[in-house]
Amino acid sequence: MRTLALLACVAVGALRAQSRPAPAAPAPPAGPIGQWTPVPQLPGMGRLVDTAATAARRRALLQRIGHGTVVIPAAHERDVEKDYIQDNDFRQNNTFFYFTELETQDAWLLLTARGPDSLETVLFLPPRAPAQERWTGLRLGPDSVAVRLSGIPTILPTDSLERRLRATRLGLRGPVYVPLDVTTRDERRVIDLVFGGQDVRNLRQLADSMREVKDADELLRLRKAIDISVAGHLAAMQAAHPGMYEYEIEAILEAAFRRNGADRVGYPSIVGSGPNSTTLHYDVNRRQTGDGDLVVVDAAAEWGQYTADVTRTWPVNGKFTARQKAVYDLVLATQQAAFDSLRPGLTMRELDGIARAYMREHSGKLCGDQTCDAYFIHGLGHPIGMDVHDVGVAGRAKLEPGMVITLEPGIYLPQENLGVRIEDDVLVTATGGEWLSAGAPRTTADIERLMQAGRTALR
Ligand SMILES: [Mn+2]
Repeated sequence: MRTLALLACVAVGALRAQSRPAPAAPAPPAGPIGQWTPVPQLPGMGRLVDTAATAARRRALLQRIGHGTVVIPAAHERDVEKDYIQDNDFRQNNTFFYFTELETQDAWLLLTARGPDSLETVLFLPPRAPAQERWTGLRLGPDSVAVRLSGIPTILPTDSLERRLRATRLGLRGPVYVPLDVTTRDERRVIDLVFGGQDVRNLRQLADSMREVKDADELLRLRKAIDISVAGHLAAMQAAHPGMYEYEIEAILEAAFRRNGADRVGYPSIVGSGPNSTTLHYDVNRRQTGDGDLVVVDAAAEWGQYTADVTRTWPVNGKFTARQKAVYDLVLATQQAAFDSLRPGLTMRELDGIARAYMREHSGKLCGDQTCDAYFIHGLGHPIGMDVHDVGVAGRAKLEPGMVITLEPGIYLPQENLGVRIEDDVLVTATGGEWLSAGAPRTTADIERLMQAGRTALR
């Protein structure tokens, strides 16, 4: 973990630069953590596609299916008059993104596998419509620019989709895989029309299982999302004081997310003070904090379609009471025990058992007549990725290097208005785990020091 003296005095936006070893060449000016170089030809200040990574994912899918056809529609723009649009009106469908990394609407991806070495990839994009782009901004069209940026050599206009699918049907060998749950009625209609009577299967299980172990590009995205989330937690801890409303803390957090390049929050921010610290998914964030309250902040940023998941619990006045510290320290030690036991081959369920047993054995009289694990009322953790509760890694599945999971024990004592949850994101490595979110302080001493430094700076 970084030293707190360092943490307290650097600007939040400079954190990432500070965490690197001293560079040989002059350091570039510190910018937002999530800064990227926009590609002007891509919609929405687009980020460069890692064409090698997406091609490798498509090849891996081919190897799994052997013979077959895969049809994946992209997401559509949301409608301000029909949907509740709270951040912006488009987020790509995760399955489509995984195989293309394109943030483009109304597209289709068609993959045809004919044995181990033959994969045909066709991307369908809506034709450009300059008059509409006055409203929507620039769109990616079926042209050479899209070929270059996507790394997909065959790109056709969407109006040729049905014809092409029918041709595919004629030469069909093997099943047709479609992500059944995410397609809209229109897409179902097209697929039913073309592939009616064929062996149509749900692609999700196959595609989701590929997302369990993260590749280098996914880890890069996750690390950015996590670093941005840590910056938000630091900002909130430094600015907090009794009397603040929960939404003011939320505003500080989310401002730091956005300031550091986050696309959006990964999930609704939870800022639960006092009694609300014991409500697991409290996200109304309307209560005024009071002196002596603990605050559970479960909030994280999304960057490049990947989201972090980080929780910190701290006293709004900057100083833990003896009672708060005792409960906190048991949660912290439980999290550490889980981390220390983490290794490939273990299942999530086994790790959960280890954490619970540790908490039980070290409870003493802390939680009254019952041991504290009776108040640890949720699971130890889950995978993160494009979904905050990411696909795969079910309880019985063995952990593998490259998986990224949360470790988030908690103790909730509603009768005392006292809830504690500590949640970190951890990369499973060959020998154990790597803390990814440890830039946000975890010990009571480190939290108090950071909050004290924040107060001093404000004076
Ligand atoms: Mn979580």
